[in-house]
Amino acid sequence: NKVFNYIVGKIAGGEKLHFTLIDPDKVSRLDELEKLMDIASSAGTDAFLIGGSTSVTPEEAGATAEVLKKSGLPVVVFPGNLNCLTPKADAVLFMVLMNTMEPYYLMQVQVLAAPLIRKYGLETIPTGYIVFNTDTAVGHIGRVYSIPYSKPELVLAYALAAEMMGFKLLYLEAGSGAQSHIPPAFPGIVKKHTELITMVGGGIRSPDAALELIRAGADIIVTGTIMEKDPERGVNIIKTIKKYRG
Ligand code: 1GP
Repeated sequence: NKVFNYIVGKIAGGEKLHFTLIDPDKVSRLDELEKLMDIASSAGTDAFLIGGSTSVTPEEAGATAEVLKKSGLPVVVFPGNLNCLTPKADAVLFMVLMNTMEPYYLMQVQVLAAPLIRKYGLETIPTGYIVFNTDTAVGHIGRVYSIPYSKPELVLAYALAAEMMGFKLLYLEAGSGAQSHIPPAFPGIVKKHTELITMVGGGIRSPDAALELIRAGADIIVTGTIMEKDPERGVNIIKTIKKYRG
């Protein structure tokens, strides 16, 4: 449980965490990847996630992990599907897409993945995954049925179910490249009523947005697109999160 203990240890020490998501399909040149890695790690990011909803090959995931490992930070697969799994990573978010209409994402893909993960020797972090925006790649591919933004009590019902099923982490996701991030009330209500580690991502484009979500109760903020499009802004987000003390 090396990666999980690293996360828990930092949170217990009063830190808020930032994870940098790399989609190997979008950052395909390894020299560019190395540059992004250096920028994010010098700014203080706490870990790297590797994932993508569409056409990531196992070779690309592996090559990406190999480069990211040079940072000395944990490298965690955030799998869109089996193709993202690689033995080169340290851990995998072992996820259930809780609000999908597609049985494959509820249990079948996990059954297919489990023996591979065992063979690869990857640490697993049991994660409930809720996607809020159907108008994104993950919303479409994952056949998500939306949860109204005006109903935090529904989010809490999912969070309680996640906790009762033994998940350790809850990932509240607007979808990569979403127009806007999720409402702060969502991590707020989860934090207030559960012990889950709350991770928030999708559409976070400014230090203020990150701060708002953290103040509400998010433990971990994930950004992907901003680091690819505007690294300077990405660095400001990371630094703001790492400076925060509640
Ligand atoms: C996607 O939440 C992450 O899973 C990151 O989203 O690319 O919009 O930062 P962005």
